[in-house]
Amino acid sequence: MLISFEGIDGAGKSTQIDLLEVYAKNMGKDVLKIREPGGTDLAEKIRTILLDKSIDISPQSELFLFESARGDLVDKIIKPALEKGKLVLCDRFTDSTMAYQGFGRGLCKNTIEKTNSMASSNILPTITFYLRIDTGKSVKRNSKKNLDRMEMAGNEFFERVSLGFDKIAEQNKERVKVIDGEKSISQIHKEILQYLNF
Ligand code: Z5A
Repeated sequence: MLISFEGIDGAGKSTQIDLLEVYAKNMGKDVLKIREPGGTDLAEKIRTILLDKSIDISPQSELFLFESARGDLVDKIIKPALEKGKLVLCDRFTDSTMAYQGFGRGLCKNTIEKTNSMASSNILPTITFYLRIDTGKSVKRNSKKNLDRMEMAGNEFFERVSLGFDKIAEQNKERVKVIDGEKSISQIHKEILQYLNF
């Protein structure tokens, strides 16, 4: 089973994935935790390029870099793990590409649907937790961070990305569960567990 976590920067995805990983392991699950972009030698190298603020990357190239990293991760890590019956917890997946490159950068949504399905081999998460926070809260949570290339894209970009996630959730109500990411860490964890049958 594949579970993805989505949301803008600082929404609390890593925090909740870590809590769920511990919980699921205690329940006897075989858990694999991964993040996108990353998780293979190639994808980690691509991640470094994508986040490097000294490199100017065109929107199309950015899309293909994210999809290349995903293709490698899906083939080498996600598919084999799902075949072995593991529980795969993924920090971001295809919805991030639609939100950031589609809504944020303004690339063609049909193109993104096609590249997403190619790179993911049409694998969709069984359930996606969209941790929703305001962009202002995201800026506050990131205020002490040394910003990377993506994080330097500016407020208007993040407003578009945020609206994009809202739209994706609206259009995929069965799969995408919207969680108020401004509640306490423990409240959010409890809410997530209520959706899962562990
Ligand atoms: N990207 C893309 O454009 N296209 C794609 O297809 C994909 C990705 C896959 C990856 O960055 C970048 O790539 C990302 C999207 C883009 N860029 N942006 N901008 P990343 O992996 O480095 O970063 P991230 O995914 O945005 O994660 P993050 O900044 O680490 O945020 P997070 O994992 O959602 O949050 P967190 O680390 O769990 O929490 C952040 C802080 O808030 C931390 O101090 C926590 O203790 C605190 N926190 C967490 N939850 C709470 C609650 N509930 N209350 C109070 N404080 C909290």
